[in-house]
Amino acid sequence: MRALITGITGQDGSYLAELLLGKGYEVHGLIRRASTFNTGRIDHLYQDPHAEGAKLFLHYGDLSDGARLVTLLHQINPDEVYNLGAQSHVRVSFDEPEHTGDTTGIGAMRLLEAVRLAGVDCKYYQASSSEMFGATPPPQNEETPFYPRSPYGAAKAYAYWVTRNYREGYGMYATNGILFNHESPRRGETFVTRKITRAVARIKAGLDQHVYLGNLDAIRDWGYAPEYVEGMWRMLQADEPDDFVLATGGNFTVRDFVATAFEHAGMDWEKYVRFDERYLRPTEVDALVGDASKAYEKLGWKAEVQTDELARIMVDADIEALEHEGRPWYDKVGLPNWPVVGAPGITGV
Ligand code: NAP
Ligand code: F7E
Repeated sequence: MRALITGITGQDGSYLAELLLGKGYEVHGLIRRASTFNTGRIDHLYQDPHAEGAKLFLHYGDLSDGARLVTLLHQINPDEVYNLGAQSHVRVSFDEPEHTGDTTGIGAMRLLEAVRLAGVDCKYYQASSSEMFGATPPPQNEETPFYPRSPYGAAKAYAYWVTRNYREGYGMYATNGILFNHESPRRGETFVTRKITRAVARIKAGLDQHVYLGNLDAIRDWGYAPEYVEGMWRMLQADEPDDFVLATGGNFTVRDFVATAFEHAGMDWEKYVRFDERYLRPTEVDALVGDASKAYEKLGWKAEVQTDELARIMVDADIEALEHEGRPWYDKVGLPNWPVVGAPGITGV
């Protein structure tokens, strides 16, 4: 089996690449050219493409470049395509709405159209999001109406519908995974869970004194990312394309997550958490709590790790990372505390 993953350098892409390589797939990943290395999450999977038996291949490309996508689909001729690439930060989508619409929304259409134009007979997975439900109250499932509350949510709703349209219009095997928040030690540092667990580790180590957050009242259903990529794969093993929610069904406020994370490190969160309005959004999604019973019935998928355990996994990982790696390079050279993932990595791709 041969798979193409867009967004392979992201949290989910890295876990999915691991899963598929473990199953014996040949894995092709789309990566963006950047002036710095952006492959920190997949460096441990790197294989010299010249070596016999190499199974991981990376290709430069971008979801904004339709011609490149057609060329790659022709060249790779995959059995499965996972479209995980996106500008995935909700707050940033208010700052960059046009770019978010172009990559997160229209990018999905470009990839579907590339599959169609290249005449590739493959299964297509679209990384749809619970953000599409937005203001519709929980619990949310596959039948819940969408009411997006951000340019990101609106772009994902477009991508969802265009995926269904290619399924219905062209008979393509195109499936939407509607995933609720899922996190891990590889989560980007500016999403709230990782921002919190990283702050816990740094405050405990004496590197920071406080962490500034926005709305602590938002309710989310946070699961563990490695389990969710298993769900993505299961969706594409079904006989027919369909749409599936993946979620834990639990509900935690941001405040609950903060309290659990600080408590796990033996600290009282109220001494360290401060409010900064810059982290508020023009429109907030108050509550997302998923009902994943369809995925359980049809795919046998169920979330095992609940949010409190997830918080502890992430705190432990961030504490361990600081203990074993020492202070990150950007602390040592006195630069601002930018989010940086991993170390210099793959060359020659
Ligand atoms: P992530 O860590 O932010 O990764 C996003 C990936 O997309 C990165 O590899 C990024 O490349 C790539 N990308 C960004 N813009 C691109 C473009 N124009 N062309 C090609 N690639 C581009 O996101 P994630 O958490 O792994 O999520 C994976 C997907 O699931 C995303 O589509 C996200 O919107 C969706 N989703 C996530 C969640 C969640 O809770 N994690 C829930 C529902 C849906 P760089 O590394 O170069 O930036
Ligand atoms: O915010 C609140 C914030 O940015 C969660 C993406 O993966 O999941 C993610 O989107 C909540 C929001 O994730 C801060 O207002 C408070 O209510 O971690 P987040 P998100 O917006 O839920 C969905 C399903 C996706 O599809 C997205 O790709 O936390 N919050 N204070 C904060 N959020 C951030 N980032 N930073 C704060 O300081």
